[in-house]
Amino acid sequence: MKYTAAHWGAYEVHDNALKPVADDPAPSRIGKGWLSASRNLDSRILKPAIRKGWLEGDGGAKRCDDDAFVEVSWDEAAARVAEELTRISKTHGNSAIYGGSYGWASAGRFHHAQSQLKRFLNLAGGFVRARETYSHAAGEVLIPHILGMLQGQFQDQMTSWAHINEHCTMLVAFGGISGRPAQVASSGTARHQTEQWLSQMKGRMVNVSPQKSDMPNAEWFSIRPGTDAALMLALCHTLLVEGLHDEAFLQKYTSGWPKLRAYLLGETGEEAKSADWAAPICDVAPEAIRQLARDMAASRTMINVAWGVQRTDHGEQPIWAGLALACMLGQIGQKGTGYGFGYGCVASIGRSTKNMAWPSIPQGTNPIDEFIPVARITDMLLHPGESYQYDGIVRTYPDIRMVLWSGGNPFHHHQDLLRLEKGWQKPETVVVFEQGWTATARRADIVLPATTPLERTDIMLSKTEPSLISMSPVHEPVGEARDDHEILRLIAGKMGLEEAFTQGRSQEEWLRWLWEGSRTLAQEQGMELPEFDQFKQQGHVRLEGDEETRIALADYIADPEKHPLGSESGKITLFNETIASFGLDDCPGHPAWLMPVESTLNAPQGGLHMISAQSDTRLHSQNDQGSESLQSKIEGREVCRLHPDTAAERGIKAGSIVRLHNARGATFAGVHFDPDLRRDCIALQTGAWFDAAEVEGARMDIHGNPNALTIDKGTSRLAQGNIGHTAIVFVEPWEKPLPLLSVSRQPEFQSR
Ligand SMILES: Nc1nc2c(c(=O)[nH]1)N[C@H]1C(S)=C(S)[C@@H](COP(=O)(O)OP(=O)(O)OC[C@H]3O[C@@H](n4cnc5c(=O)[nH]c(N)nc54)[C@H](O)[C@@H]3O)O[C@H]1N2
Ligand SMILES: Nc1nc2c(c(=O)[nH]1)N[C@H]1C(S)=C(S)[C@@H](COP(=O)(O)OP(=O)(O)OC[C@H]3O[C@@H](n4cnc5c(=O)[nH]c(N)nc54)[C@H](O)[C@@H]3O)O[C@H]1N2
Ligand SMILES: [Mo]
Repeated sequence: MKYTAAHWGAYEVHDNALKPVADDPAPSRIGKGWLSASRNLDSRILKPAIRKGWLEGDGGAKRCDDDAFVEVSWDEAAARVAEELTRISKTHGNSAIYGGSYGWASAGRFHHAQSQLKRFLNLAGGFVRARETYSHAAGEVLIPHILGMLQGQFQDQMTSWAHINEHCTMLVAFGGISGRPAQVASSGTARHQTEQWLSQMKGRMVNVSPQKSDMPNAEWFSIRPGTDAALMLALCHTLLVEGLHDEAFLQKYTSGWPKLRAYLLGETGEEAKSADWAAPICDVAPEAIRQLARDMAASRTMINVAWGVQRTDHGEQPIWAGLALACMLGQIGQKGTGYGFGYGCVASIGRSTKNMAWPSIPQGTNPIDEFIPVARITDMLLHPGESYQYDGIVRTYPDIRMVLWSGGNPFHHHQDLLRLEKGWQKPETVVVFEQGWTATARRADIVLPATTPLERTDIMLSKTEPSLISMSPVHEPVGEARDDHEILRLIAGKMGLEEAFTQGRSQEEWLRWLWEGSRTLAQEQGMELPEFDQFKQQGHVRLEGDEETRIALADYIADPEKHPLGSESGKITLFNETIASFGLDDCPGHPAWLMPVESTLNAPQGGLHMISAQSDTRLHSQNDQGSESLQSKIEGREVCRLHPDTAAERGIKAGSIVRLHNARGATFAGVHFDPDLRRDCIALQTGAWFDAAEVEGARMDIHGNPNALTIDKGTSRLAQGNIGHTAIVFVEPWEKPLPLLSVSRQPEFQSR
């Protein structure tokens, strides 16, 4: 049997069809559109291409204008990239080259697009990189301060679902937990278990979210988006004034409690953070808040904060306030209770398996020590030389002359895409390695067509995943598409770097090298893996003996003297002196309620809060041009969801088309009704390929991409994470003809 794998599942390859592996309890919806997306000749890039305006020396002016492309040979494309790299590096130095290249790329250990690109760029003199992720940047910067460890280290030790199922009697999930985001795991997964774990819950489940569907079969606290920190603080306040908090835990395991206590009680000059105070902010009844606090204190409670909750303005606060709440309950370090950050956000979190640090392609070292927080890309492009604050430091944006992107789609993932278009015109040269004619590829000067995993041989190795998959090609590469490694090898060759890049290994030899490293790693942990040839023949190998359950912070709780945390006090910091010393009004020294930049609390009449959550049918923008995503659209547009009353007030019918708009931009979407969505919200999932056009004199997206409307601002000057979930939009019926989509066809090609 032959196999292949993706972030969303592992598959048996049958005569041109993919079948999820037999022991996957809940195969993903995303996989249904994979093969058709990979074979979609209207959207795949078939040949290397160079933008006409760039060839004519337009300096980037027409980069975002649907410019025509000239198809070229691989040799010419590679030579042009090599020339540009050399020229820019010589004239401006490598800190003028942005290779941050954020994105999910594809599963497969060898053909990992970013690793390949970064390995090459490091050999070519280095590049400006990106720090943190779009997923949970607020957590990545905050958690080292408050818990004294990396966010990833905390994630790796999060309490196993097995313990939660057994011991937790109340699971309170801010942002919910569901099978929708748990369809994927970075590097791949063969089993989707989150829905099973949820169904095995013996205790109560409480979903605190603007959408009921964020946690099926749970009690629903319909919270106003962006106000979780206020609710959490009010829960803390209730515990405190009713004497339900665990003072001994707070004394022993936390620092700064007296300062947080004073803030909660209103002794610092602000109003006390009581349930009555929070109720109008969160739109949750005060008695319901008090009862929730009492129930949490009387139960064996696990608190989860979904990553989405912190992709909001001041997203640091719900992470910190949620942790403070868990400290007040005093159940951290026990089986099945305490605090989690991201249960259900990906398939792998809370699995009862070892975290295996599988080998990967060595990236080398970057001689350039420049970076930006990942979501500050437009600011960097628009404002070279300007300063900004990040994690207590004043930094300066570099002056970027060349951008290389592989395995990510900034014209899907970044906020306020019309603003990104302005910044994107600035560099002299943009090179994009892509499978499809995404908005990013259409806005490149040199476009290099990459293969999909269905066209190549690879290995799936994923951290907590006992299934190891030898990936076989399913179909021939379309057009002239090549593997990223081959493309880079060609470019490296033009720069005299081929030998250094390949280390003299063929692809097959790299795969063997990766597998040998994996066997050694398994052996060190007392497990056996077969020889490479046998692995290839079997296609699917299961690690035996990798079972392991965990309790978050167990060592620290067992002996805080012997296992202090790496934080400033060695304890969980409820007031953090370091953060306080930064003097930031958008991220003070303790968890706080701060008014978001946009909210239904202060929106103009008719404004709705837009929730741009992860898509059910795609991984971000991947497979948008596959069958499963395409058939979910209305008149080719992404579907948004509205409460029927909200729609009726605006004369909007189910199945119709609407125009969503605000000062930043506009987009079209089809309409579904959802009685289980808050009336003051509109839900538009991410990932419809951005497709900008002039409509009635204004540039707008015409396909349903929420990032035409979102705000390009950092969570705070601490973390500078994105705030994709914070945006007010207006919606109205659209009855005029719809402009033709361009993302569903090839761009215009011209001869030189
Ligand atoms: N409004 C809003 N915006 C958001 C979010 C949100 O919740 N709301 N979520 C954010 C989050 S959490 C994230 S992680 C980002 C995700 O943003 P991205 O990770 O950038 O999104 P993807 O669509 O996965 O982009 C991957 C791109 O790489 C290409 N690709 C795949 N495999 C390969 C390969 O092997 N080689 C090459 N060369 N290319 C390949 C795909 O075709 C695709 O275009 O979006 C963020 N944006
Ligand atoms: N199918 C699928 N799964 C995915 C992905 C995908 O593209 N497709 N992407 C993956 C990636 S990269 C990531 S980072 C994870 C992200 O995983 P999550 O962050 O969990 O995903 P989201 O869907 O963005 O957000 C979860 C929910 O938070 C709710 N929410 C939004 N704002 C607020 C708020 O202010 N308060 C509260 N209480 N709730 C709020 C929304 O209703 C939303 O449904 O998902 C991963 N899983
Ligand atoms: Mo993410």
